[in-house]
Amino acid sequence: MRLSAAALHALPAPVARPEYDRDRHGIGIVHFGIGAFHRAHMAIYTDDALAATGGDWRILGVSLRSSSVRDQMRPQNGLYTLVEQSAAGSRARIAGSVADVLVAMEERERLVATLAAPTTHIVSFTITEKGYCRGPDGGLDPLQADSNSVYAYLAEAFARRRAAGLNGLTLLSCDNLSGNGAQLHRLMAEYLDRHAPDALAWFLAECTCPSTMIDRIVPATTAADKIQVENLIGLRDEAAVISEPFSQWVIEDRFAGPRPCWDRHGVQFAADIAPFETAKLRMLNGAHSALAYLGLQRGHDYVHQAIADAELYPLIDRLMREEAATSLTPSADQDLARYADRLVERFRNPALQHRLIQIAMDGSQKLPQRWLETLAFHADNGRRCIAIEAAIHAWIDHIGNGRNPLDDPLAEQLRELVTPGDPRKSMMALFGTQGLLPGRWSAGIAQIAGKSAAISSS
Ligand code: CS2
Repeated sequence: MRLSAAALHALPAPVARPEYDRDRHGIGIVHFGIGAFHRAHMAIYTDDALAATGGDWRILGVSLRSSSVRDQMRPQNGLYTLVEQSAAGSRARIAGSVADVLVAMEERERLVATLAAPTTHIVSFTITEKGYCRGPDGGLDPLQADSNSVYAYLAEAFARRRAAGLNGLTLLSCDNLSGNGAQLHRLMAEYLDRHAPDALAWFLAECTCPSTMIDRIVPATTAADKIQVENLIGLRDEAAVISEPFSQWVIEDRFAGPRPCWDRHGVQFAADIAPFETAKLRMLNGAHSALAYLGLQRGHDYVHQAIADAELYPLIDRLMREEAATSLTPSADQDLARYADRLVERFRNPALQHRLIQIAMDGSQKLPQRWLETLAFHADNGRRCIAIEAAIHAWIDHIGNGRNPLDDPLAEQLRELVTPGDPRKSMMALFGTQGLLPGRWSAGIAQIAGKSAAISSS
């Protein structure tokens, strides 16, 4: 039997389920990019808030193009299982905060009408780095930002809200970009300026884009995971997600209107979230990407295998503690040494089958905020980053060696720019002032190109 509202009664007693009448809670949040991460993170905090204090805070999930999540979740009335997995065992719960999922291209009018509804207050995003349609200077790339980008749907909804005299929306980016709120604000404003100038002043006056730091490791669900879930809950769940027990969400406290009582369920609200976000991007995500490319090069498949590699571990440790952590200005309550300890423990979780190839995806979109900012900081102070340099060599190898699929929106350009056997030329073509990904690291890259030693692959 398939998981659905009608099948909830068949769940074994230990499996937690929504203890509230789902149909009595309306939609207050529209979420773009309803993948596994959102279902294991924001939708869970919202499920807790609904159970504790109610409110019209259910989520309309949106996929921009693919119909797979809609086809998994609609027959299940939006219900799905979250399994938290650690060496100590697995814990399953059914979440009820997602009301429905639609595909934007197929149900455009319903999407825009929901975005424009007086009851909608928050629009959130996990559309990955590439979903923001940024050009090389971080501004909007007009070619990518087409009529099926998030900006286009929002622009239509803003015009309707403005005409109806409605309140503004909080746009909440939950993606791994530095200053994700400020970036979203800039990009949205640039889109409106170009395509809907009448709505620009309204957006600037009425809407806010708080920055957020989001953290939970959520590997892609596999066929074997779905069988495990079926064994745990006794029902077939096509939308199940698997995650680690750890979860963190820090949000800049700047909402345009009401929000669920997430603060009572572990979410931290802060005036400035930059220290948390930068530490997370440079230490956790920076180490993750290094584990991915160096680990794949050394024949590993999973994060827990790569971190257990005695030759690789010292480099990852160095990247986190000596390169990333020393580039940061921690806030008074941040202990970066302890943070690094916790990250290593999380990476070692043997029960979480987190594939390196999943993390290796979209390097061109991830590496500037994960490695290159750190590298630039140290280059400005005349220092080298041996671990990050080794990781860059491994990325260049990943692009050029063809051993693993290169999944990246800039794959074609990357392959053209990388010259096998010539790391200096490749580094300059990728990160130099005239390269594909120029930035404040370009000068530092010019100094180190060719000098750094790659870890020997075995
Ligand atoms: C990972 C992240 O796939 C990746 O690039 O580094 O998804 C990571 O697991 C999350 O940011 C953890 O919060």
